[in-house]
Amino acid sequence: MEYKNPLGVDIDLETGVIPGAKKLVRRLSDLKGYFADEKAYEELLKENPVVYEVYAVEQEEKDGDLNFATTVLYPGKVGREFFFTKGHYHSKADRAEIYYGIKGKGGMLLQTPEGRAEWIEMGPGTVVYVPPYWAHRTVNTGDEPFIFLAVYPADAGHDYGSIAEKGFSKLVVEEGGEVKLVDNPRW
Ligand code: M6P
Ligand code: ZN
Repeated sequence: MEYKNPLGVDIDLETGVIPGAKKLVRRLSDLKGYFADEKAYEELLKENPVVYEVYAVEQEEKDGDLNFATTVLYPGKVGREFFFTKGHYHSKADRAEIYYGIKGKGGMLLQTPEGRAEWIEMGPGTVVYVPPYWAHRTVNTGDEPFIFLAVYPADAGHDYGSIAEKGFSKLVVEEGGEVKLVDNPRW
């Protein structure tokens, strides 16, 4: 039997950085077609801001093993819609996931394949259980970076397909200084 080595790392709780992790950067240009207000998207694309960064420690895609990653989701809006992560189902759809809020303010939008949506507010210390089969997207509703940890099965995989095509059934928008969920006209 070959045993893997245990690993302990300290997440920088101010910046979300995991030392030694693989870093992924998603700019607004990587989110083409994701936001409802296309005019506002084209306007902000001139600046092409970083929307989020992921620091991931991933294992081989084998069942039983676990990956973990922090995400630093920057504050901002495209039109009325708050900045978000792409969002995905798992390729192995029955794989669950755990999120843990570290810093900032936001929430998670989840939905079943039939489009039943749920919104869970998140702040430092919030644990969110993502059940099997639910798509999940995080949203920054605050004015500082929203940072959280995710722990997910190593063989879960990311299925972006239908979300990239028509999004979630709800949009998370600002309305009169409040966070509101409204129907997605493209759904
Ligand atoms: C979390 C985890 C990752 C995911 C990342 C960004 O850290 O769920 O698996 O990649 O968020 O989300 P997305 O892949 O939807 O852009
Ligand atoms: Zn996931």
